[in-house]
Amino acid sequence: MSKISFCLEGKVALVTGASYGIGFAIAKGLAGAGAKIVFNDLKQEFVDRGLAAYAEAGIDAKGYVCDVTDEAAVQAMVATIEKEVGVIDILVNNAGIIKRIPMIEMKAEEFRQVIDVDLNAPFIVSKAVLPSMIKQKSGKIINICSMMSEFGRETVSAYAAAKGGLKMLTRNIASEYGQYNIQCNGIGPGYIATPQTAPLREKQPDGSKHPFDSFITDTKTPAGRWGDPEDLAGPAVFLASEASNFVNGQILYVDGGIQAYFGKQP
Ligand code: NAP
Ligand code: GCO
Repeated sequence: MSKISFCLEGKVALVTGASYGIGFAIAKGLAGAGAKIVFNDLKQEFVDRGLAAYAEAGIDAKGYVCDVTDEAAVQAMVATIEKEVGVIDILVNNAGIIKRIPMIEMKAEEFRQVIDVDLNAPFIVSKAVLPSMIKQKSGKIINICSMMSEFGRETVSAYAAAKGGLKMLTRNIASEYGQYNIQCNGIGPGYIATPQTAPLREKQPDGSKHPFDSFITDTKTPAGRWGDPEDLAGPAVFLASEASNFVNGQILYVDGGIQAYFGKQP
């Protein structure tokens, strides 16, 4: 049997919204396996902060200012990356937002903004990188999904609709472009400690844990803790490498066991 390879030497990986948080941790993991990292963020100051963080981690990354919802800007960024760095072999659609608003109070415009970043943008960025992947007959697309690709909960209607849609976009890209040796899979993180989830972990005025924090660690997650962004690096390396060449259209849930668990007994 030939040796299994997780090596990403010579590969170019674009991770969207990767100045910090989950995107940054995934990019660091891909770089550790040998990939050249390119990333984008909305503003130059975030790109600069990201570049400093990559440099501190000993990673020679390239950063671009680009709003992933802007198709013309994404097409221009991908063309620039192809010219300056090379064809994108690995795309991680990571950039995302959430709005926690009860549905009957949510404005249609707010709902659309979430769908735009969390669902339309992965379509836009994937569409931009696919032609070169098709030409070279290889490519990996990893969509960052969510527990909300499977579950609903109070206040996250737009996010759940987008992440559920992203799961199906993942399966459709796999179905449509698998013939070109392109694999598109998702990672479904559980509850991960990043700025996005900081409001759910805020200490109460009396210094006690936020009730949602206790809910996650004490009743929902068999691992008994929040995930660390680094917990997602290994799964991302697997899905970016040739070790997963016959894995297509799957969502790998990295959730400390949430999806398997009925919840703590009272
Ligand atoms: P985060 O800390 O809020 O980081 C999100 C990143 O996306 C930021 O760098 C943000 O840029 C960028 N971004 C947002 N809108 C963008 C746009 N239009 N164009 C370009 N970049 C944009 O979030 P995170 O927790 O690391 O989450 C990363 C991904 O994982 C998201 O898709 C999220 O839904 C998903 N996820 C998170 C969790 C969790 O528990 N944290 C669990 C499951 C899935 P700025 O810095 O400019 O705002
Ligand atoms: C929320 C959270 C979640 C997580 C994550 C779970 O308010 O419920 O923000 O949606 O961020 O996506 O997998």
